[in-house]
Amino acid sequence: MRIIKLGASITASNDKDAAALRARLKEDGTLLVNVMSSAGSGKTTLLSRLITDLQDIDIAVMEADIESDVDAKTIEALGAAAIQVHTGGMCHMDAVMTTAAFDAMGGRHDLVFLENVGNLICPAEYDTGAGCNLMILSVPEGDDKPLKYPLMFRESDLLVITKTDTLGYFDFDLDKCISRVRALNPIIEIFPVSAKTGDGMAALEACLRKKLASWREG
Ligand SMILES: Nc1nc2c(ncn2[C@@H]2O[C@H](COP(=O)(O)OP(=O)(O)O)[C@@H](O)[C@H]2O)c(=O)[nH]1
Ligand SMILES: [Mg+2]
Repeated sequence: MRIIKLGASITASNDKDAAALRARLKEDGTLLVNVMSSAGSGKTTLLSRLITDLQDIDIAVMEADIESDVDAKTIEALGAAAIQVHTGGMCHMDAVMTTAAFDAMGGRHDLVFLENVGNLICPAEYDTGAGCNLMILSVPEGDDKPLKYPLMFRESDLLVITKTDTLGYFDFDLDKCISRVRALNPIIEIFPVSAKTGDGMAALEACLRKKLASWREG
């Protein structure tokens, strides 16, 4: 397993670097999806399910963490290309770090997921150069998170509400959560799923296929 260490870049130039990476990816027809959520919400589990289900799409994953290589090993075991990024203590990925990780991974892929550092705050503040921001909120975290961490909900194109198999055990009001999210971001697409049982995954997968096709057309 290859591990690269990256430090943060100057934030003032981040938007320019993000636009440059996005233009490169567009040229190559590669859709980069920035996956953001708190630690333990189910990012790696969701990505594993997507890799297993979307066999006809070449998927690669950049795993960003402060330490360890467990997530990249999990992804590689499924047969997808993966690289582990160590962020040098940083709680988010920026565009320069994402570009360096993408270049270090190499190869030609259809869909590249960036599993951002587990954190509901900082990752939302940095444009990584992705063509799509996907946020995950899991049922055990509670339906009040849109109220507490509004920026990430505003910045995301897709919201996956995961671990719906646990709805019976938590006081999580799905309708209330969705209306709180819609008040922040009326155009966000929302997918309640269980990555464990597969419930709801088909709609999310159809959406990702559509996003990839329109990324390549537009
Ligand atoms: N019940 C249930 N557990 C899940 C689901 N998705 C992930 N988990 C569990 O949540 C924990 C954290 O998942 P992981 O994918 O490592 O989260 P990450 O830190 O966001 O990458 C693990 O114990 C997973 O098995 C789900 O849909 N349902
Ligand atoms: Mg993970």
